[in-house]
Amino acid sequence: MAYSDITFDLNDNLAVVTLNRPDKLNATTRNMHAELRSAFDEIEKSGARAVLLSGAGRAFCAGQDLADLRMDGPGEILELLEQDFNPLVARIRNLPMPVVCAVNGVAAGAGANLALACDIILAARSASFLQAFARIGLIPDAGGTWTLPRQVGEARAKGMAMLAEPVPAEKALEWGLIWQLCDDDDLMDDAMRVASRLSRQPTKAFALIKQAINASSSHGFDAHLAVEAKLQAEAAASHDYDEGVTAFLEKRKPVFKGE
Ligand code: LHQ
Repeated sequence: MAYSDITFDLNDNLAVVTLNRPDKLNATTRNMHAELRSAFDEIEKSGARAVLLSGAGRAFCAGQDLADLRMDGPGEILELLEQDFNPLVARIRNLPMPVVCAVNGVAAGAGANLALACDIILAARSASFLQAFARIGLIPDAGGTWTLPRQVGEARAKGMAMLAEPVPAEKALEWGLIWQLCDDDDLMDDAMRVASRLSRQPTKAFALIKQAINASSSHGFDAHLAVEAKLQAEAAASHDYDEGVTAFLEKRKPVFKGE
C-alpha cells in the first residue's frame, strides 16, 4: 500500500510508524486509520520485533479530525470507534511485541489515548497530554476511561477528563503516565535507541509480559498467579530462555532470536 497520512519503515526487525498530517497536528482521518491497519498487517507478517510510533511536525496527534466528521449523530461516533479507534488501540495492546511511543508534542483526545495504549512511552519536555473530549461534549474514548484511572488514579483521571487541561510531560512522568522524559532534541534518538534495543531482545517473553499485564486487571491475586505460571511456562519453552540461561552460565552476552 502507498502511504500518505502515515510513513512506514521497516529495518532490522524494527518498524517505525509516523503519523504524517503535520499541518493538522496529525489528526486522524478514516484514511489514516486504513493506512495504520495496513501498516500493522505488514508488521505482523514481517517478523518485526518492535514498533516505534511517533508524529511528524510539532504534535504527536490531535485525535479525531473534527473536519472529517459527517456530524449526523451518534451512529457516526460508534462507527468510528468500533471500526477505527478501538481496533487500533486493542491491536497495539495485544501486539506480540513492544510498541514504543515517542510523544513529540501535544497528544490530544484520542491521540492522547493512542499514545497511552503503547507499552513504553517517552515524551519530549514540550509535549503534553490533553483529554480534550469534554471541550466538545464527549467523554474520553479509545480506552481512556479504562487506562487513566489505572495509571493515575481516579482523582487525576476525573480531573483530566472533566477539566480537559493539558498535562505537561513533566507532570505526566510524575503521575506515572509515561516511562521517560526527554529533551526535545534528544527524543527521537532516545526513542530509537530504546525501540532498537527492544527489537533485539526476547520478543516472545515481551509478548507474554504484555499478555500477563493485560490480564492482571481481570483477576484477583490468586487467580492471576495461575495465569502467570502458565505464561511463564510458555516463556520457558522458548529458544530465548535456553539462550539466556546458557549465555549467563557461559559468561557471555545472549543472542536472542525472539523465538
Ligand atoms: C485540527 C484538529 C482536529 C481537525 C488541530 N481536527 N483539525 C472519536 C470518535 C468520533 C468522533 C469524535 O472523536 C473521537 C475521538 C476524539 O479524538 S475527540 C477529540 C478531538 N480532538 C480535539 O478536540 C482536539 C482539537 N485540537 C485542539 O484543541 C488544538 O488544536 C490543540 C490543543 C491540540 C493544539 O492547539 P494549537 O497548538 O493552538 O494548534 P491549532 O489549534 O492552531 O491547530 C493547528 C491546526 O491543526 C489548525 O488548522 P489550521 O488550518 O487552522 O492551521 C487546527 O484546526 C488543526 N487541528 N486539531 N482534532
